Amino acid sequence: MKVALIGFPLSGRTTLFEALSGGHAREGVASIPIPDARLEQLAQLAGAKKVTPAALEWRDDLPDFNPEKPETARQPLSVARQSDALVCVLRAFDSPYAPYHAPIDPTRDLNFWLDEFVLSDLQVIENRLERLTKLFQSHKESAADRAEHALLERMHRVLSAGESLREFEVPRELEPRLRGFGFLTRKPMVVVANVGERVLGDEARSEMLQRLSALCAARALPLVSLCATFERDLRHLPEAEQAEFLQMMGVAEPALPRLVRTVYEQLRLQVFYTMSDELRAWLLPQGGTALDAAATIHSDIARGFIRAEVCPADEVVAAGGWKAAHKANKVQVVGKEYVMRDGDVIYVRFNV
Ligand SMILES: Nc1nc2c(ncn2[C@@H]2O[C@H](COP(=O)(O)OP(=O)(O)O)[C@@H](O)[C@H]2O)c(=O)[nH]1
Ligand SMILES: [Mg+2]
Repeated sequence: MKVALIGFPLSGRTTLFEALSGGHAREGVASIPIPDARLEQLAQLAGAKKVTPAALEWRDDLPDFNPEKPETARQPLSVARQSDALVCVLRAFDSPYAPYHAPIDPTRDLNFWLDEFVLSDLQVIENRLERLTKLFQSHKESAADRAEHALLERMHRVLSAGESLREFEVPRELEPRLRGFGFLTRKPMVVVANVGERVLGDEARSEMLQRLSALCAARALPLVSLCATFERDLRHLPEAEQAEFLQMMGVAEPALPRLVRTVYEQLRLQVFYTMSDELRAWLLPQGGTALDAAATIHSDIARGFIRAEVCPADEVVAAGGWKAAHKANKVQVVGKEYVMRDGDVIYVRFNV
């Protein structure tokens, strides 16, 4: 699962990325674990030689563009299409060097991106409709081509009204046809207000942030305010000094775990665990089955699936381990169709 950082030059994307990755990531790609209290509890039980959290792949590798020539925004947008979620970073900090941001106005900047996403999706749809129309003229189309055409026309109408496709319902059978388009306005998105050090801990009093917050609420976009340089500096401090630094700045807790968590929630995923020598957390779309979980672990395990044993992680922790959960009759035997619950531990019996 890929998360792309998008924003104007000098909005603080790379600073945020460094804060997230600890500055060790090469080429703007870093695997960032999802904070997971259950995994820590499972790890306390004896036995796991290695613990692997579930992670999302964060990317700060979109080509930059020149805000004085908005048409150059097409390049970052076409790369952003390949991601699963967007984090839109808005400059809300003031500093003397702000060539593209004078005056500082994150609400204006967010509106710029929202408009660009709509225009860009419209362009993709228009190109595709044109190609489908040509196909119809040669009478070589299938029923599915017709259905796609009708669907794209409906989507076009929504976008033309300036709305996103986030709430647009797509019939399941047409979903595979849309995948390649990577519609930007259908992607889960989180807005980041990169505020200055002076505003930290006092966001509620900032009129600028209140306006941004109102726009985000109207568009049902989650908003996280943070100060990227502060988060980066915090991360580089020894753990013992972090609490003091937070207190000094009037900040209750670091913002990054909240940001990572918010992105994860927008992706509508769930976590499941496997416990062997390695304790590992995996991601699965909500509604995924035991067979889907098996396929996530390994295609061979899915192919040879016989049955699975499942138990909620909390019960495993309460019992004191997987074997103990068995003894306490907490482990359930299920088939391929079983719908996984968030936090299930699974053991798949398979035969290849
Ligand atoms: N004061 C302040 N400066 C910041 C903050 N975030 C980024 N900057 C500065 O803004 C400049 C551009 O940041 P950068 O992360 O490279 O932006 P990018 O172009 O979006 O990747 C750098 O000089 C950063 O140190 C912030 O939260 N507060
Ligand atoms: Mg950068």
